[in-house]
Amino acid sequence: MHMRILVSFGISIAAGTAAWAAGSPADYDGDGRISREEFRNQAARSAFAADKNNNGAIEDGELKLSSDHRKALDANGDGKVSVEELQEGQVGGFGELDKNSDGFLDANEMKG
Ligand SMILES: [Ca+2]
Ligand SMILES: [Ca+2]
Ligand SMILES: [Ca+2]
Repeated sequence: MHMRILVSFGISIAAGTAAWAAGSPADYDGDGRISREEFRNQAARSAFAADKNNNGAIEDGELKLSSDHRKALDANGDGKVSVEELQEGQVGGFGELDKNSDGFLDANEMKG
């Protein structure tokens, strides 16, 4: 279940992240919307969950990424996607998803 969500955001950061946020318990305070803080926490959890062998890097067997997506996430250009880079890549999708820029993702925005 968790893996299926992770794979889905591997296809496209924004669209996949929306599905991930909508289908996850990211809304910790239960107010029906995802704050930037809740989004960041959830990104950290899913990034650490993706690193199955706990070596700090996200490898092909752990999360299927296209070479373009991998390049986009590899912020320091060392050819590896670290847990932190994956997390930041997800957090970077927040602004794109928050269409009205109020700092929260509501149900409509999470639909994409
Ligand atoms: Ca919330
Ligand atoms: Ca890197
Ligand atoms: Ca919003």
